[in-house]
Amino acid sequence: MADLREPDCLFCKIVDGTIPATVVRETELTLAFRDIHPQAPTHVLVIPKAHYPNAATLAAADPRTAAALLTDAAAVAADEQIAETGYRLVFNTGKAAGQTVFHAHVHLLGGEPFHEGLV
Ligand code: D5M
Repeated sequence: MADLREPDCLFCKIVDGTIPATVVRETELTLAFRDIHPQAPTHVLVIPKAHYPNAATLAAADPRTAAALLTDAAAVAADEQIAETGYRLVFNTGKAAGQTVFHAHVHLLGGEPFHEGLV
């Protein structure tokens, strides 16, 4: 794993423990913790421990870790007992798409029905 840290990055500070978070899963490559502003009954962020600004730069530089975000999100969904009822994975990529924290992450959202969506 690349040992990449950005000193001013909020999620790097969660990885190194400087800023607290409610961690629900940790692996060698990834960390999963509850979103501070939940948009659904289950709202967990899964992030690479190494710093990449968004999902595209992560996938280009480290496809193994990019894939791990998906497998770890599925594992969290199973732990949260939303795997059967269904869940949504969202990668906001770029400011215009609503990305506000520029450390790659996937939102895992579930626990209630989604009747509408952009896609
Ligand atoms: O999503 C960034 C998400 O990060 C947003 O849903 C809030 C969440 N957030 C911000 N600060 C924290 C802390 N300290 N703990 C947990 N979650 C946090 P984006 O896709 O960039 O809009």
